[in-house]
Amino acid sequence: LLTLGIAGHVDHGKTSLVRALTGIDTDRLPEERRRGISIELGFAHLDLAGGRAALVDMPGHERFVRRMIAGAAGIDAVLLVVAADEGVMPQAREHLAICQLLGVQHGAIVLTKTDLVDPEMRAMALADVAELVHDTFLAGAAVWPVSVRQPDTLVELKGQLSTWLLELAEVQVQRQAALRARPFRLAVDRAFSLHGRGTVVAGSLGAGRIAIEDVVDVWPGGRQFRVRSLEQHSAAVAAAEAPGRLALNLAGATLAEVPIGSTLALPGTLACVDRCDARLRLLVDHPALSVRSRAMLHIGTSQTEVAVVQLAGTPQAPGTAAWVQLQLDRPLPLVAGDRFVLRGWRQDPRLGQTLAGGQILCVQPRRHKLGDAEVLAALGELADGKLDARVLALARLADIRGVEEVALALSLGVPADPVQRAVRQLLGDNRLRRAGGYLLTPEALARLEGRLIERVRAYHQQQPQRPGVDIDGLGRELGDWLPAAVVAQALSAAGKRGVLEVQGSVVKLPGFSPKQVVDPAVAGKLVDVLRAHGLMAPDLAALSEETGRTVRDAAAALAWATAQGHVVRLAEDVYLAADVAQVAADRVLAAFVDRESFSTGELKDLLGLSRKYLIPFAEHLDAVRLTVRDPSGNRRVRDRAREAWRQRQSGGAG
Ligand SMILES: Nc1nc2c(ncn2[C@@H]2O[C@H](COP(=O)(O)OP(=O)(O)OP(=O)(O)O)[C@@H](O)[C@H]2O)c(=O)[nH]1
Ligand SMILES: [Mg+2]
Repeated sequence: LLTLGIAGHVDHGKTSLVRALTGIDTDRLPEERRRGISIELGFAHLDLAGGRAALVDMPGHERFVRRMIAGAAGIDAVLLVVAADEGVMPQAREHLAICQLLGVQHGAIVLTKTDLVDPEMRAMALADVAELVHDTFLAGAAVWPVSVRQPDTLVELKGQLSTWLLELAEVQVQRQAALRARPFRLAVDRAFSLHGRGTVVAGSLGAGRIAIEDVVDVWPGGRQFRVRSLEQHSAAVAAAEAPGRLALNLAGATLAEVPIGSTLALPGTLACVDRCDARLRLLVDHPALSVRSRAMLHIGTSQTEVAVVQLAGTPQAPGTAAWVQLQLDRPLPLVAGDRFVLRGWRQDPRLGQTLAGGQILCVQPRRHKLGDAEVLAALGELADGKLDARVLALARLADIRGVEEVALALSLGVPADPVQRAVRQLLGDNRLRRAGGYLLTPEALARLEGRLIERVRAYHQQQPQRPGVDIDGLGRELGDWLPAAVVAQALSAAGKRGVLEVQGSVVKLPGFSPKQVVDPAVAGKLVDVLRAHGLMAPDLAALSEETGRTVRDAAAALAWATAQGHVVRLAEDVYLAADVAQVAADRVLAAFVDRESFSTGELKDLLGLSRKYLIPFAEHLDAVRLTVRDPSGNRRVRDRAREAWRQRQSGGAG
């Protein structure tokens, strides 16, 4: 059961051909009939001796390319229609490019309207076609001439199609087996209400199998609905398998809940992402893409604007392929292996033109450093490698974060069983390590260990009195995206090798012991001595000598006393008892609060200090914002300090 797309330039006879082959008129909308052009996708089915095919009739007008892309998302092969009287026109070219970018591998050309041309024009059209398809998947494909006005040509075409469908069915067997092994997925390209039956949605069955009574998630959003009934080619079925067209009646869904562009999947098999890494091929006839550009992403039947980041860090030349990260403006349900098309976005002079396309390699990756050879190599493995190499590549891309083991199959777009076999192999070969539910390369684990050691060392320097870093905080400090299980694994490995020590909930370097905690009694003694000196405090060296302490101990005690508010620090090694400083500051305020300004000399007279002690204290008053010094060297009491002082005075009086 194959799905054939009917593509080609506007007015070249696609809908007429479908009608002539199947008897079904796919131009159903009044507007389509009035204007004589197709606007929406049209669906019909064709029964031939060689098999049954679903036909997707695509609109050819350049304004509706977006719908054509949605239709092309699910096709197995394409019939490219070219009218003999006009030859190859722009949308024939564009539709072919889109099919090529979406990975369509089979097709044929139908030369229509042959009744309108003489042999010479017909030969010209054929030459046109040959030029168009060389270097594409249609190179060497059959070209079938037909006219819907000449029944004998239609009979001949049906015969050719019948043989072709048989051949296709054979080559598709493997692909179909692969599609069926993947979880069910369907991109909605039609949605309508049927009176008395509720909402029906339809699309090309992209993968897997679905049956009546199954529950499906609808993405974006993830709301769940039960499948009430299924229909394939106008016949009710109990279950359906990829590929092919399928209509589903969803119990209790409104049209707004399952719009065109949404994706159906079995619960737990899909999620929306806003970032993916991809291999992108830029069409030949478009200018280079800069390192960061914007485009419209078409994937499945949905669209969103994206930022396109060139991971090599250099612009992408026309006609080449490159590794990119797509950053989506709106999260969409993407899976590795999905094909997509990029078109010019709204502010682009190439608005609406097909620029590029490619295949998703990995969903929700990190933001990579540009030009990182390791990242580019891993993406290469992911694109072309065997399954074990691809698993390893995902782990390399994830670096110290690791890849979640249960998400592997989903992010690779591969069934779970072979993935589990590959993982077992990689663990056995020591090419991967398991950490909780995550897999990391040994290199990443070593890197993480290094970062943890670095972090613990820095912590000891900042907090010498503390016994070590709290385990929970340690991982968070490296990044809250780092899974706790991964950190725990790295710590236990580091512990076994003796490069870190874990004691209870605390991590430290081996041999580290916390600095002695300051004894409050000792600190109290120092403060008493300072207080006795009043405003003429000795510096640290003199103080430690006077009290018989080492400079280090005295400094630690004073640092502690400062934090407690028992002393204030005037200069590098000079401290005052806090109450002494307070009394002196009050004296200064009382004396000068109403003065425009006062000189250093006046301050000296008030406090009776020599310059050695006076200047640091005056600067202390500035530093605590009681006073401010003007360029002439005079000071005045700050307005705020004056206010506060007056309030204290009146408070004291009242
Ligand atoms: N003489 C002649 N006219 C044809 C033939 N096939 C289609 N036409 C005419 O060409 C016009 C366009 O045909 P359609 O089938 O609507 O073309 P289309 O490719 O579906 O157009 P879009 O869907 O808008 O892209 C109609 O007027 C058809 O009658 C043919 O074989 N011979
Ligand atoms: Mg049409």
